[in-house]
Amino acid sequence: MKRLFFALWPEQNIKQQCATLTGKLNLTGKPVSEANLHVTLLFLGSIYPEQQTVLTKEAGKLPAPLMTLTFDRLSFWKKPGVLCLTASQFDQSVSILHENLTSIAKRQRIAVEDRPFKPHVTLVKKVNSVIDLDFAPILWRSNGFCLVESCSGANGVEYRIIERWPASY
Ligand code: 3AM
Repeated sequence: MKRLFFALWPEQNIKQQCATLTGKLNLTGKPVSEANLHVTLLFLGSIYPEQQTVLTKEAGKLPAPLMTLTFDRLSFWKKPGVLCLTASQFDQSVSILHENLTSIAKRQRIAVEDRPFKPHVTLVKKVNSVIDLDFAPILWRSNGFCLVESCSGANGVEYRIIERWPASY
């Protein structure tokens, strides 16, 4: 079984903007490495190879438009102890993609979270204080989505992109 999730993966310039912002925060905590920055579209959990095959096939049939998200806020989520970039504005197509992926997962009897979808980029983990900082919004233009494996190793978690679906319009 593999631990999988659907995600938006940043281009290099977005990674850099996020890393620069994290650098300015001057926070105690564990910054997410540039390589691991992402927006989770849907967390799937442990998935059998047969389920993965169907998920991949079904995801490939979904409309994948270009999507824009404006990440303009810092949010401290106390319970998980994370500091995230959140988007006050994002295209409706992002929510539609999340809903479509949820439907595909449910058809495979995968227990997915029913919490409202809040696109975010986790910047720092193990944070225990709120932070406030003015910063220039980060405009994330997504040119597709992907299926990612979460691998835990001696050096922490590593994310591996298994499949990419480029934006088709
Ligand atoms: O996008 P973020 O960083 O919030 O927290 C995990 C990370 O989310 C989340 O999936 C992303 C890739 O690992 N995650 C991990 N376990 C989860 C679970 N059981 C989970 N999300 C929901 N339920």
